[in-house]
Amino acid sequence: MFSRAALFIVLLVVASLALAADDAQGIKVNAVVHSVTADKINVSHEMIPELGWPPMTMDLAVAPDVDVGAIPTETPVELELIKGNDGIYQVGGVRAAQ
Ligand SMILES: [Cu+2]
Repeated sequence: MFSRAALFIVLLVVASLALAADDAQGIKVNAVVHSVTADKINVSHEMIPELGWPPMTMDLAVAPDVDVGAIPTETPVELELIKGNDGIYQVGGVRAAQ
């Protein structure tokens, strides 16, 4: 049987793994894509509380593994923002809004 201390450590490990997984998944935000180039999209996104960003229309770099040809425009989507190696957020995924 686990001691309370052992159980606490197990819970801490589980919680930190869950946080790490959440971080790897990036930040989700509802948006509409207006235009797409080879490595960049122009979007209007909703407020992003995690980043302290207000709603705005802006250009966002797209991660190299994202198929920009499959990104729909002028329809609600959910963007996944991930931090690039340069520390700047970029689009790591685009899916139809829920
Ligand atoms: Cu923005």
